[in-house]
This record gives sequence, structure tokens and C-alpha cells, in this order.
Amino acid sequence: MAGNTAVTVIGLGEMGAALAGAFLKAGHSTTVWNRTASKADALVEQGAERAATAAEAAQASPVVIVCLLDYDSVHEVLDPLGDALKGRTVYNLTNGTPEQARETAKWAADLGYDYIDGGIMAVPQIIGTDHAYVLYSGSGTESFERDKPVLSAVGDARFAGTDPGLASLLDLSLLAGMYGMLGGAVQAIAMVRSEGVNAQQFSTELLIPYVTSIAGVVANLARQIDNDEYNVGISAALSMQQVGFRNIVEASRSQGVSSELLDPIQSLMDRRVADGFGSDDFSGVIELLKQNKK
Ligand code: FVH
Repeated sequence: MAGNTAVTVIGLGEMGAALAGAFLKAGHSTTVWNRTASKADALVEQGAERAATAAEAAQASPVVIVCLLDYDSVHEVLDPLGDALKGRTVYNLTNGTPEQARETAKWAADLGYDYIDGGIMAVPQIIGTDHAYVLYSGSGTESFERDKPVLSAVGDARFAGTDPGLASLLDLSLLAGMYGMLGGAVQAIAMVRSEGVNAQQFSTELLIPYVTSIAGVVANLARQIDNDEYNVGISAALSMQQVGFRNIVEASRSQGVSSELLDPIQSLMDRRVADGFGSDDFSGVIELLKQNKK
């Protein structure tokens, strides 16, 4: 356990409250502030200090954790603080885009305080356990190294790089993967439910073991993508997958289940095969996803 370090948590929604609880549990003096003050009550009972204002909270600790709904709320709370954040390191764990993170880092630099952006790769229930980790990025490498023992109270603290937008990009990319999986799971369950199959039994006995075993294929696709070689060491030819995928779409529809989650994937496969890349692996569809940066 790290020694007692003063930490402030601004924002006590589901996640902020879990973060503050983990700091308290690890023995850190924790000051909390939330727009709706009553959300601090349970934490105060556990030993947290309640700050009357966000400015008071910011001044209470060298390490200031911000976990609010979005960047609009972050700016609503932080912008009026003036000099209260001077000398502090702000770790903003609010979900946002890389662009928002970079803009906020620039804004903080102009005001003269350390700013590190973060992406929490955990749900509140597992904060403070070995299963939680948080990605951080920003120019304050020294601050991060100094604060790492404190930050580790909520989960493994992983520094991704000095670009403040990188943690967000990694976070959102991982969430893209997660939502792809969740969308696929809901589609699969809708299909079997159309014949009255029990969703929980299907998930535990078949879906989760299958998806878990197949996840290893991603490493192969990633290697192909890194090497720009979509036809080397292929797991399955796209032309074969395209035909099989059409059966999934048709079976869904005939079972009375919309194929709107599946249609974009079918369309990408069709285009890639029509472009002459049927003997490549699925990884080749990445070529169709590439667009100019906005
Ligand atoms: N909960 C989760 O599973 C995910 C896991 C990964 C990371 N996310 C992100 O964490 C941020 C906070 O999420 P949350 O679960 O704590 O969200 P809520 O419970 O909805 O709490 C929202 C807090 O934001 C405060 N707030 C909203 N708008 C304002 C504003 N204009 N001014 C000041 N504070 C504001 C809200 O305050 P109140 O409504 O209680 O007064 C809560 O403290 C989020 O970015 C997730 O994407 C969570």
C-alpha cells in the first residue's frame, strides 16, 4: 500500500464514488465534491472530507481526480476555478474524445497546471480490484510516476504516452470492440430467443465459451494488419466467410429478427470481395474503413 497521500475526487456519480471509496480504503485522505452534495454522504461516513465548493476541493489535494459525465460538465466545473488548480495535477477520467482531451490539456497548460487524461477500463463494481485498470496519457510523465502509487488504489495505472489524446483513443477503441461484442451477443440471443431458447443457458453453455475461444483469432488479424498482408496465414478466406455470413443475415430475417446490426458487415465483405480480395482474410476490410482524418 502507498503512504497516505491527499487526493481529491470531483464528481461522485457511480464511477466517481467508486474511485473515492477505493482511495479511502487504501488509506488516502480523500476530499470529495459533487454538484448534488448528498451523493457525498456515504463517503463522508466512511471518512472522506466534504468540500463545500469545487474550488475548495481542488485546493485540498495535490492530486485531483475529475470524473464527470462529459467534457461539457468538466469545463462547467473546472473553468471557473481560476488559480485553485495551480500546483495540482489534474487526472481527468471523464469519457471523451481524443480531441477533447488534447484541447483540455492545452487549456490546462495555458493556465499553468499539470493535466493528464485517463480512460477507466472497468465498471464501478470492480474498481479497487486486480481486474481494473486505467489508461493515462499526457505530458506530465514525472507527475504520473510520482502519483502512480496513489492512482494504483483504483486499479492498475498504465501510462500510454505523452499525447494527451492517446488514453482516450485507446479507451474508445476498446469500447468499440466491446460494443461490437455486445451487439453480436444481442443479435445471437435474439435469434435463439425467436425459438424460445433460454438466453442465460445459451449464453453460459454456448455463446461465452465460443466467443472466448474464438477471441484468439484477433491476434492473427492484428499481425496481418501490422504487416499489410491480409492473405498471409489466413484464418479463413473472405469469399467463404461472405457466403456464410449471408446465411446469418437471411436466418435472422426469417426468424423475425432485424439484420440491421449485421448489414454493415455484410456490405463491407461484399465490397471487399467485389474489389478482388476474396482470398484475403477478414482483416482486409480495414482498407474500407480507412478515411482521411477530420
Ligand atoms: N459507470 C461506468 O460503468 C463507466 C465505466 C468507464 C468510465 N465511465 C465514465 O466515467 C464518467 C462518470 O461516469 P458515472 O458512471 O459516474 O456517471 P454518472 O453516475 O451518470 O455520474 C455523472 C457525474 O457527473 C456529474 N455532472 C453531470 N453534469 C454535470 C454538470 N453540468 N456540472 C457538474 N457535475 C455534473 C454528476 O453530478 P450530479 O448529477 O450527481 O450532480 C455526477 O457526479 C463518464 O464519463 C463515463 O462515461 C463510467
